[in-house]
Amino acid sequence: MSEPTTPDLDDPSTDPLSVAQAAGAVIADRTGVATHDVALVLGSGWGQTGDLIGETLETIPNDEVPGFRRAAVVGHSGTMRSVAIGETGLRALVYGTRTHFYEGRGVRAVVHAVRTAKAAGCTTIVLTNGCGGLNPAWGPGTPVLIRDHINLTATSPIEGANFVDLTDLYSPRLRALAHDVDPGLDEGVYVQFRGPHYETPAEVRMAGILGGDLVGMSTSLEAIAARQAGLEVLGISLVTNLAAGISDRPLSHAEVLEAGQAAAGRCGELLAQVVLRIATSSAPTTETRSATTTDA
Ligand code: 8IG
Repeated sequence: MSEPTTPDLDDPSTDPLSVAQAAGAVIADRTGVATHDVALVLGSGWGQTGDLIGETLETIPNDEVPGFRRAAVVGHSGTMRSVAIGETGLRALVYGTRTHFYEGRGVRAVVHAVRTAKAAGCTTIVLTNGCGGLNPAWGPGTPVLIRDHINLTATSPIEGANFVDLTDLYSPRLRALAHDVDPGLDEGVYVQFRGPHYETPAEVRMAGILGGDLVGMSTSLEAIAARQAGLEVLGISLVTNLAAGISDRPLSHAEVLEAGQAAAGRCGELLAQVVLRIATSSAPTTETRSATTTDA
């Protein structure tokens, strides 16, 4: 038996959109449905929360889908699932893990799940993550809606002269739906650092001065690729720890996983309700959301 081969996204001669098309075709084939509707990326601490959305109808190991590989982080699951959204007849494509920029596989690998979600027919994507919080009122286990981001990776998933508008990247419509579900939800600006080290206290102070409320190592690049693809984006962070220097405790990955476990109830309920609301609400047309221009 030979190892399954996967296209090398990082090779400049590879077309990332055709790999996403191939991945979408495998997902359609394996799940028996031509299209999925809502995609979810489950970040640190969100692992169990997909279960409340509905029945899992199919589980596909990542390495059986073109362009995907096994998870690199302990505590992240290397599968994607096709999940019934309650009784709506719609389907969620739930990624149990993501590729992080710090893994060094390039930006194309980071956003491949997003492009595959588009190829699989999704019109909405919910990006979740575990992160550090700057607001001392946000104890470990607090979910916070992402209102906007600051991308400190010094890179972009967009190739060529495509000037994508990022105004209202994190859909006000979807944030309103989330507030309907949980009126107590706070919002914040997410700052993506490269990682994999956590920030120094000085870097956390800098993030605050820049207007950030949350610090993490994901989501922003994915959100940009989602906007380019015309997907409507919702971002939800789970504050698993106070950012470095905000509390006097050192940061540990074990603590992150622990906070996720503790918050699974509230976050799972929130996510399930939000996805149900998304599925039963009518989305604006792609034309009004896709914002690529080539004439800037
Ligand atoms: I979970 O405090 C988690 N991920 N950059 N900083 C950064 N990423 C994180 C943190 C944090 N906590």
